[in-house]
Amino acid sequence: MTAEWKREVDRLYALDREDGFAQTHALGVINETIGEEAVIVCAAGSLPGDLHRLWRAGGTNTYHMEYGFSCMGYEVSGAFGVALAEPKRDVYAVVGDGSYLMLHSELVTSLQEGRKFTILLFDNHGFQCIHNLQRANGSDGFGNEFRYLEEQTGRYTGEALTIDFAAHARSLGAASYKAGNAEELREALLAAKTETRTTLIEISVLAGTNTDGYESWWNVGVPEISVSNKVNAAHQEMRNKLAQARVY
Ligand SMILES: Cc1ncc(C[n+]2csc(CCOP(=O)(O)OP(=O)(O)O)c2C)c(N)n1
Ligand SMILES: [Mg+2]
Repeated sequence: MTAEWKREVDRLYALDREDGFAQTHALGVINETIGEEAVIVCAAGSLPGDLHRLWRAGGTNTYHMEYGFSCMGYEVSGAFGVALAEPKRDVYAVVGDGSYLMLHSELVTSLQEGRKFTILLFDNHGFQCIHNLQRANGSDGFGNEFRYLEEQTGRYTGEALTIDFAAHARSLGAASYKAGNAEELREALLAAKTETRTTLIEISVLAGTNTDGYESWWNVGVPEISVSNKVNAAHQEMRNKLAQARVY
């Protein structure tokens, strides 16, 4: 079983996509590059599930996950807190673009305090785990992608917003880098290690390249009655899963 899972992690860490950078590949590069004593801090989005399944922790107290409420915005402020508590360690906030947009201001406090940490920002143009969750429960998806509103559809179906997160971090006084493939990410991680002030690496990843499946599911409220047959079917499916769930 363990050997089987190890093979699966190896596969996902090496996942090569012709159309862009896979999120699980980026996590593999990070795992192999930051060092065994480095601390990662994460909280919300598709990243906690991926890290829970894939992260190979080296030293003790190196995996800091906000599992309680999975509160978006914890990542940057939490990493700053770890940097204050563990001044000799390299500390990394692993954060989605959505969470970063919600709260990133402790980046400025870290510059003020002179306590460096590194922000690994995964840009996949939106709240992609919720987008996945909606579509897995009968919806066509709404409002979770960072796309422009289109007049013809009246929906957010336009081009993806291009947000320059590296420039944003620089404007606050941080150092920053961009990476769109494994080589660039490796180089940026090594360069970030030599920086003395808080640094952000903007990592462009393909939406939908997070881990998925393995019989796991979320108990979310799916409407009991809908004009959409897909929603009605999803409701029935949720009932079936709940009937099989173990009570504890
Ligand atoms: C404060 C807060 N609001 C809402 C949520 C529900 N929620 C969980 S993940 C998520 C989207 C996260 O988007 P992003 O950080 O870009 O991560 P991705 O899923 O794209 O990897 C939302 C809205 C939450 N966990 N915390
Ligand atoms: Mg995102």
